Amino acid sequence: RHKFWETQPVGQFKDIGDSSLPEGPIELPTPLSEVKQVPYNLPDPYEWITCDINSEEMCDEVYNLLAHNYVEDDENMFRFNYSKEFLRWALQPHGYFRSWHIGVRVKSSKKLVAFITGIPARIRVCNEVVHMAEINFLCVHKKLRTKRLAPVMIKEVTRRVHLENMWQAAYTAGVILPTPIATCQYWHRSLNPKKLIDVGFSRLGARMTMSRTIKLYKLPESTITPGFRKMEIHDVPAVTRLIRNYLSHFVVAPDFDENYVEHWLLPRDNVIDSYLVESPETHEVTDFCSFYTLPSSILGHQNYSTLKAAYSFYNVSTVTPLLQLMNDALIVAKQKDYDVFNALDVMQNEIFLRELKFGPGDGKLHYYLYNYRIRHALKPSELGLVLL
Ligand code: YNC
Ligand code: MG
Repeated sequence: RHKFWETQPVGQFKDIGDSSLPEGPIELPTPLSEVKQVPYNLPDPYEWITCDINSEEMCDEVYNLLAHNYVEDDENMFRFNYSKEFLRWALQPHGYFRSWHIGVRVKSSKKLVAFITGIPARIRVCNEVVHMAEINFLCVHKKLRTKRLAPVMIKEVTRRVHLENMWQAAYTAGVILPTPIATCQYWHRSLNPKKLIDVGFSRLGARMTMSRTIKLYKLPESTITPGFRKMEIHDVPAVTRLIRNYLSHFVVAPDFDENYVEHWLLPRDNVIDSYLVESPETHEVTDFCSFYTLPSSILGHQNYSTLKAAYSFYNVSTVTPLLQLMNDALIVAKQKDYDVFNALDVMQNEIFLRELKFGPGDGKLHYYLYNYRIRHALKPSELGLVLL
């Protein structure tokens, strides 16, 4: 059934429930000298390129490929529209490898037609911190689909990850592949219900009028928690302590250090927003919340072309109840003119989702590990990892 995935070191469907198989790496590392030294072959019209995302032209090309060919919802009404600033952030954490930013282009015209990326990450699985790649932005131009280009791209990124002596990877996808370590669901909180209904993102509930709906989703003008403020660079040590402690409670989670926190959580306009609660009495940082900005193009609508969406990232509550903290996050997002606030049912998010009027989305997000077996699938609440 999965001609490609059946050949890969991933949990196979036939092995589900087989508790005789050991947890951990499925294949052992091979000596680096035995890693294939040359790229995989592409069909003749195409060639590999390594993308320099710092180059304005290259960043434009990647942006355009994704803006027209990346992930759409099941009904093809919306398509992710990652901004260039976001892509630069997502692809260049400390210690990133340029060789893991891989493009395929047409030799004759130089047109970029496919893309896949990896970034290095330390991810803890149970008690073991594993240096792995996070794979993202796999995209093949619409006109080149179902020609088995994706497996070649996956093999090529795997080869380049191996050349850096890493042997595991983490990735998410909307499709079911062998074999998810967890299956999560997106929830959506309307901030601008009129627009969401106009563009077909949501529907007017039964026995609901527009004005009743607008009232239902209304939020206070300003945040409620005393000491709630934007994160700043000098907060990095305190936020790192807070988040490390929190993530230690999940089965799979990134191993955050100060470098990570500075890169992934320090606010960047229209990319990542982070807020914290500094106790007005003790000046201790007690709570933290963050969301990233990922608009979607609205396909073929008369009046609107983009949906401005915030995605819940990492949140930690120790003193302020999570419900109140996330309500303040909603208030900030509303002030900043987001149309919708999205969150997965990972970590402790179920505590606030229903209460804060998030509704379940259709479609699931499956989490995967490459070359690492875990015995049982995790509940979403056991996952401490959010990928972009
Ligand atoms: C997918 N999303 O099952 P089988 S998520 C992985 N992730 O193989 P073809 C996928 N595999 O089943 P197309 C996949 N989607 O025969 C499909 N596949 O074994 C598998 N969409 O290839 C599929 N982006 O080239 C099948 O399919 C084989 O032309 C078929 O291309 C697929 O970034 C795709 O959703 C997704 O651009 C590129 O449809 C194309 O359809 C497309 O004939 C819109 O491929 C955008 C989209 C995916 C977003 C993402 C995570 C990717 C993870 C890749 C796996 C990484 C493994 C770890 C590597 C490092 C290891 C180390 C160490
Ligand atoms: Mg293809």
